[in-house]
Amino acid sequence: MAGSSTDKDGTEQVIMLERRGRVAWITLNRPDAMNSINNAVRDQLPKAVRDADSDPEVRVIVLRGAGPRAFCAGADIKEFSASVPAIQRRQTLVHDAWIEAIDRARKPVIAAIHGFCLGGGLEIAVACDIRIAARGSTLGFPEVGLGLITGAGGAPKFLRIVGLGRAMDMMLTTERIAAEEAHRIGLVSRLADSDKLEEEVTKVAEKIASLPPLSVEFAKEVIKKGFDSDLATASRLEGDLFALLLTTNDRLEAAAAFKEKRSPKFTGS
Ligand code: DAK
Repeated sequence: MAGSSTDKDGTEQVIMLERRGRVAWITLNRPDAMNSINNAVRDQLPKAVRDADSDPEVRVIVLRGAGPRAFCAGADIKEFSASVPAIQRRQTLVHDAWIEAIDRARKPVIAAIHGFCLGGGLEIAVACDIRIAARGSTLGFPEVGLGLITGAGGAPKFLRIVGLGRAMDMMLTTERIAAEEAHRIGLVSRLADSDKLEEEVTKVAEKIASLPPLSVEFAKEVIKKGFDSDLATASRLEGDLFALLLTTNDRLEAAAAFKEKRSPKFTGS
């Protein structure tokens, strides 16, 4: 991948969206700056995620970083030039909701992590539903050492994934961990050799894409809501979504295919 380009109105193109069959690949494309998050990324990433999520041909979204060195090395530190008055900071909060496009995606989002995955890059990764990391990658939250804390929902999501003790340890010490340790603590669910990352991610994405889309969507919804609400509320939602799935063609198709010993053809209806 060549790195970002500039379009005719002078805007730096830092996000690439490519559809391969039923999988949308979204690439952070600033390899010379370790795919760090500048204002152009904050502008363009949400649109790419929303476009992929609303594309009826797409079943799964993958986020990855361009170049050999990083998924994403966090916020672009070269943009951290002047201190920001609180009122100005407050006024930019809407702009800062850039990561919510990932939170809100109905389709599963997979982070394909290689190289450095730091700070805001790890915030992006923990906003995704599934994280797959290449051996040799390095993950961490350097924010506290820069006089900051995570600012895009990273801490609450991270502690839900790894637990309070691990979250405190990693965020307060700012120590980075290797992919193997990230796998051991459940921060990533799969590891791949670095030259096999794309293959492994494709395999997982294609597996999900082959399943009934509404079941996938509702399973994701109930798992996410299960984190944020009490057991009774989440169980009720699960029951309601289960009942809805009983009315779908894909459920009947799955049962018919089983009886007829053939592969099912799911339509998302
Ligand atoms: N920003 C800008 N450029 C970066 C960068 C970054 N985060 N990380 C790396 N680069 C650039 C380097 O400057 C260098 O560029 P040149 O000098 O070649 O032009 C190139 O990438 C290669 O980096 P290194 O030469 O440093 O390579 P090394 O292998 O020696 O080190 C490294 C790799 C990733 C360990 C190191 O570059 C590093 O420590 N990078 C910084 C990591 C970091 O601290 N990231 C920021 C975390 S704080 C906000 C919301 C969220 C956030 C902030 C604001 N708002 C709502 C406003 C989030 C904050 C963070 O993410």
